[in-house]
Amino acid sequence: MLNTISIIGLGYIGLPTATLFASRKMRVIGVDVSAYVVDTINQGNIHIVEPELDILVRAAVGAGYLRATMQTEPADVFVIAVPTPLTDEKKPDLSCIEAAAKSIAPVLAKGNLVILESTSPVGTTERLAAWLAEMRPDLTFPQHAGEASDIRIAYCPERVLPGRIVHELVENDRVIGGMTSKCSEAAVRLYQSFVKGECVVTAVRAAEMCKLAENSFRDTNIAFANELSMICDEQGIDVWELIRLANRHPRVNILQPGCGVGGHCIAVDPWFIVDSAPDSAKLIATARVVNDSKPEWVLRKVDQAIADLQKLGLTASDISIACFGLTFKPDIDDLRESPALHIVQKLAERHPGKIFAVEPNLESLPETLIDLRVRQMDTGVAVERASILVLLVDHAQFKLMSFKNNSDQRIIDTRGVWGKKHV
Ligand code: SAJ
Repeated sequence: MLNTISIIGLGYIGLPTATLFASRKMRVIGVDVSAYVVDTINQGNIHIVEPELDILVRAAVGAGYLRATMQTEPADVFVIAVPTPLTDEKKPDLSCIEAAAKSIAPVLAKGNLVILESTSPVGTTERLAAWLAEMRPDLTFPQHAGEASDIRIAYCPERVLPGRIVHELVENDRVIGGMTSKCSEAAVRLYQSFVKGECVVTAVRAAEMCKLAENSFRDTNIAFANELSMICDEQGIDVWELIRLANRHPRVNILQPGCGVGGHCIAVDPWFIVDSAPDSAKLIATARVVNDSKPEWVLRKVDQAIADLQKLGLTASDISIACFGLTFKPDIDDLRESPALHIVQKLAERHPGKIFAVEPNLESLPETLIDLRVRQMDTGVAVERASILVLLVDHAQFKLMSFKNNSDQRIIDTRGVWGKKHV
């Protein structure tokens, strides 16, 4: 029986996963390097914003099934859910996984199951197994002992959407890649405790690639939409109408252009493929470049709008710019890798004191914007006062608003929600 589960890394994936195991009355020990995170959870609170999670954490901690600590303790199962960021050279940084291996190794015991959940380049689970074997020569591992190994190891990526994590953790199918069949079987039994979706077994490297392929698929398709939006702009075609028309074809489903691709998954994971197959991953690499070029393109559109207004006789000091939306996608408060935030920062550097930001999902603006003298404003005031309106994120509030802009006002709608043409 796998009764005690240790989750290493209590972030966006680790904490909800820990909580769902705990909700099935398993003893869960959450481990995190941050004292703040550990204290917050032990008080029954959460340090991230995710619907439903606070109630589940409070219940799990209150009932004694979930406890957080900074010190790794013995357990039956170790689930590693730590970050795997990119270095400045766009190479995967596996140092958190290595640190997790170091923290698990001393407490590892015969019969333990180790699962890697972090998004990882192909081959990482085998590296994890090698690190553990090196640190614990007294135990046997699947890479040498096969099915007879003391320790079982598997890769089980998550595929949940921020904002719907609790629901999707339960409902989505899981891909599970054990280093041996017994490793896969043990992992499937574990996840079946709360996963209602199917747990599909494959090879460990295929499971790693599957996660990367999913996010690269989305990135590539968003790049297609973003490229179309720039082409249509040049040719005077309303890209939103064009996409609606094309999507009437039964086998066409073009995604939505925007001001860029943000978050810590879709804009990151394709680089793991590019890094490991630089000569073959041409389309995947180009998609990243196209999506990363979109914020600069939006900034050029703002420059054009300023030039237009100046032609009408306005001086630089007359011109103010209201930016709608800062988060990396609609209806959340998450600013990680947000192209909208990047755009507003650049505008504020270029036009100090002239930028308003409207972000209904944040109580206050991030420090970087305050330092750059960006002013937070209500929708109505911003629409009335600004000479240029830049819609960056399609928050529900922005979709619902109706306003009459004056003829001197310029609108740059990167999401097509205000029914304007071109962008
Ligand atoms: N975006 C567009 N146009 C679109 C769709 C999205 O520009 O048509 C942009 C969004 O505005 C945002 C970015 O893409 O900036 C990513 O948003 P998202 O909602 O598509 O995805 P994430 O990053 O929140 O979550 C993704 C999901 N992966 C896929 O949909 C393939 C999620 O299922 C993964 O679990 C998650 O990455 C992850 O953890 O890897």
